[in-house]
Amino acid sequence: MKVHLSLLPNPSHLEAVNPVVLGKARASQVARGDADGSEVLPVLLHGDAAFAGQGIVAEILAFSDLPGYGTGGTIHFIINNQVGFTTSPQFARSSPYPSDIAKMVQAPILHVNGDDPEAVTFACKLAIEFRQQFKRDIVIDMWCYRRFGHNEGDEPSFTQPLMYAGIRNHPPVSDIYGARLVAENVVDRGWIDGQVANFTATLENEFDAAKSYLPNKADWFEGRWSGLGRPDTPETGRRNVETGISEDAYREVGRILTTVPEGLTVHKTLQRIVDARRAMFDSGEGFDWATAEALAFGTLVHEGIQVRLSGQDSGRGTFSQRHSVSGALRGDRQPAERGGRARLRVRLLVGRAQCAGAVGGAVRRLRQRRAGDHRPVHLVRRVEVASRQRPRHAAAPRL
Ligand SMILES: Cc1ncc(C[n+]2csc(CCOP(=O)(O)OP(=O)(O)O)c2C)c(N)n1
Repeated sequence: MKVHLSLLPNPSHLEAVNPVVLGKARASQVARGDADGSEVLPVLLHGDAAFAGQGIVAEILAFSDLPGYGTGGTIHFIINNQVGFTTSPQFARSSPYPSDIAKMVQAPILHVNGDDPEAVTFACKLAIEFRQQFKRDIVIDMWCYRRFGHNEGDEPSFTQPLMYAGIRNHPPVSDIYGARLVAENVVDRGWIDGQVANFTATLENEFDAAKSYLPNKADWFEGRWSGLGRPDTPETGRRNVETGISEDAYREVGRILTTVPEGLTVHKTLQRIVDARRAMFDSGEGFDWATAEALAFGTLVHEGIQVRLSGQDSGRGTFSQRHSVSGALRGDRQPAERGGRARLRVRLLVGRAQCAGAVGGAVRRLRQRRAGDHRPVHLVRRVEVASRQRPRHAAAPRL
């Protein structure tokens, strides 16, 4: 099987890349139509001190199972060298394990000994299987050590003298594992020495090649991103693009925005807003900014561009202006049909699994959430909506 691996660089700011990785994974899933995340897997590598110490880790864990943000689970791999630069764990966190923060989402946590490569491999395989099966985050906490200082200027025996006396006397993992394989008659010493020599030669060659390496051009904005470039007017960052819409699009989007789905009882006050909007579309005058915003979103959807509303007030807007439901609106232009009239289908994507017909349930649940609240869903017509309600998983088994 061919696996495409994409590596994102982290800036010096520890853990800052995490949401970027999740956003990229999510974008790839949307672009590929990978509805349940089984084709695209985000993997995050962490340091032990950073995982426990950086608040952004709690934020991405909180995102992990939210409709609109989830990726079907992330594999978190903590390289737990038991020191954060020069800071020992008892000065870096108030919990026994660096991985404890992941308990907030009840993620399984596998603590594994870095001196045992087969155990680490087993933990990784288990993590993948768990993630693919349950579509949830899982953490591997690999206990190991750092043989030298954090950087060239760091002498760890100044700050962790006992630990580093122990590390000095501890054989490298390759020696431990090699000796085990020889004792188990899996390979002989000659084979191990050959592997070490080959790999050392590869590293030396690459090191030499790196000295003369000159990058030709940035390799971002390639593939799926090709066509993206700098703005025409770099000073202002503006792009000169056609923003107008056809009258047909205007009428069609206006019709959908002001049509209440059959069988839906709209809140009295909201009905007034809908009526006022209809008047705006009919006269072409007096647009308020909320309706203009809805028109802008609607026309983008009309052009087949996905619009994603995010944030805790995206359901109704800060000033009660929006009245659409969090998630993503996706437009699918239907070919002219039914008497030759082109039809615009607006899909409400709640979560990511797409199963037509379930939206009735989703809308009902929305309304049940607040008893007596006839929460408006007037942007969608029942017959034209497909839910992408994600399947709920059984609670994660505790491993
Ligand atoms: C947000 C942020 N805070 C502080 C630092 C400074 N800093 C650099 S490395 C480091 C310790 C990281 O320890 P750990 O997460 O255990 O990773 P390790 O270097 O041991 O692999 C710190 C605090 C930083 N780079 N970014």
